[in-house]
Amino acid sequence: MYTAICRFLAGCSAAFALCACNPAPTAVVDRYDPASMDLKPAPARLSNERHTGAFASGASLNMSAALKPLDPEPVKVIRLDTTHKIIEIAPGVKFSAWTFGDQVPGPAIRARVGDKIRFSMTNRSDEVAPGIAMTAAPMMHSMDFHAAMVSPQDKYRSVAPGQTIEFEFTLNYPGVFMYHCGTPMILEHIASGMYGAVIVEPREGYPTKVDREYLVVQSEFYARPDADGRKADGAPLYVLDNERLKAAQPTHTVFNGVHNGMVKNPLPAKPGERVRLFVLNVGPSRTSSFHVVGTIFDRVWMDGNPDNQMRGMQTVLLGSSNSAIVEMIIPEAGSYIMVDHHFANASQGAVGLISTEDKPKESELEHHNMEATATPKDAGTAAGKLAFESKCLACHSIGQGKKLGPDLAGVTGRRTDAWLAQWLKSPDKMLQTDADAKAMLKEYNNIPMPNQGLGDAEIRQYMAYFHWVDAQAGKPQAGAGK
Ligand code: HEC
Ligand SMILES: [Cu+2]
Repeated sequence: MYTAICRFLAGCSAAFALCACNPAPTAVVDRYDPASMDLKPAPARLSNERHTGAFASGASLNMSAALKPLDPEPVKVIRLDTTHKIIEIAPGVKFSAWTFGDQVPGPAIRARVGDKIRFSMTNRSDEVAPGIAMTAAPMMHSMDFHAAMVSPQDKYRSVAPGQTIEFEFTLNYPGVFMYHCGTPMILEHIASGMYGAVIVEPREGYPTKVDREYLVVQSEFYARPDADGRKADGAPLYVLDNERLKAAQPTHTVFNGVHNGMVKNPLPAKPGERVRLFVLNVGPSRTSSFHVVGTIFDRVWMDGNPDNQMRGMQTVLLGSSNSAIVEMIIPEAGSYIMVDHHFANASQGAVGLISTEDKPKESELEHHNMEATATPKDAGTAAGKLAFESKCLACHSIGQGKKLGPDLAGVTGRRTDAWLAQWLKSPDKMLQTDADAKAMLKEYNNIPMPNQGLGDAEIRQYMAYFHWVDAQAGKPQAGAGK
C-alpha cells in the first residue's frame, strides 16, 4: 500500500519516511555529517594545582566488568588521576603498575553520542601510600582518548607530577574506544597498566534489548622478578620486563587485569538470556581471537558501532586497540568459556566464564584449598611458579580439578621425582615405555601431553614448585628423594 502512495507522490522525501521507495539522494541524512559534529573543543588548561581527593570520580564511571546503565546527564564530569601502585596480576604476582584512577584497567566511562566529556587528571605518580616503599620513580603521564577528535599536541600533552590537565570534547561516533597514556615510551606506559575503555552508545541507543551487559578488556603483562629482590607485602616484587616487552612475548595475557580472574568469579547469566559483551583488546602488541565456547555471536558490531554489523560469528579478530560489541544467547544451564582462541594467549590467563551457576563447583574448588596469594620465597621455585602459570595452566590446574590434563596438586605424592623429571623431559617417550604413563593417557581420553621442550634447569624449577605446592597443602611427600 505504501509503495502505491509513493508512486503517487512520485518524489520521496524525508518527510515521507514510511515510503518503501528510494528517497532522492539529497534527502539522505548522514549521521556522521561533520557539520553536525563538535570539532572545535576549547583549548586544554594546564595548572600546578594538585587534586587530593579520590583518584577517580564521575557518575558515568564503571569500576569492574558489570556495567551500570547509561547516566542520562549530557555532560560527563570525569576525573582520572594517575598513580603508581602494586597490583596483583596473578596469584602471588605483585606487579609494579602505573594506573589511571588507581586501578588496572582504569575505570570505564559510559556515555552517548552528543555527550560532552569534561575531563581532568592530576599526575599523582609521586604520591606514596602510607607504609609502602616507592617502587617506580614519579614521571610524566598523559591521556589519549580514542573516543575524541582533538589536537593531540594540545589535549594529549604530558604533565609532570603535581600538575593537572583539564580538557573537554564531544563524542561524535558510537563505539567502544580505548584510552591510554601517550607519553613516550608509550609501549611501556600501556604495558604498565595505563589504559581503559570509553563506551559510547548511539544517540538513539542500541537496536536490541539485552538482559546483561559486561565489559571485557584484554591486555598483556610482561613481568619479571625485580633484579634487586625487592618485596611487596613479603612477596617478590615483579617489574616490567623490557626485553620481553620489545619482543612482544608477554608473561601474562589477561581479561580485566587478572590472570583467570573471571574463572574464579564468573559473570552471571541465566539460561535463555541475551548477553551483551563490550570487548576491547588493549594489546599492546598481540591480537585477540575472542570466542565464547558453547554459543554463537548473534550480532557483532565491530569497534562497538551498530553500523558495522555482522551476524552469526564464532570468533572476532581484534587488533591492538580494536573492539567489538558481541551479543549472544545463553542457550542452557552451563559455564560458557570466554577465551582468546589464539590458545597461546588463553594459556597465559585470557580465560573467563559466563556461568548460570551462582558459584563454580565449590566441591572442586575446596579440594585443595591453597592460599591463593601464597608465593614461594626461593627464587627457583618462584620462577617455576611463574613459568607454570604462563605455560601449563591452559591444560592443568592446581587444586581446582581436571582440565585437559590432571590436577597437579599432590603430584609429588603420586609420582617419584625421577618419574616426573623424565615425564617433563619427554612425555612422548614415556608414553611409549612407561606403564603408568600409558594408564594416565587412557584416563585422559588419549590426549597426550605435547612435549614442552623443557631444559633441565626449567624442569628443576617446575619440580621445586610442585614440591612447594604440596608442602603448602600439607600433602604427603612420598615422591620426594626417591
Ligand atoms: C595442551 C595441554 C597440556 C599442556 C600445555 C601441558 N600439559 Fe601436562 N598433561 C597434559 C595431559 C593431557 C596429561 C595427561 C595425559 C597424558 O599425556 O598421558 C598431562 C600430564 C602431566 C603430568 C603428569 C600428571 C600426573 O598426575 O602424573 C605432569 C606432571 C604435567 N602434565 C606437567 C605439565 C607441565 C609442567 C606443563 C607446562 C610446562 C604441562 N604439563 C603442560 C596436557 C598438557
Ligand atoms: Cu604514562
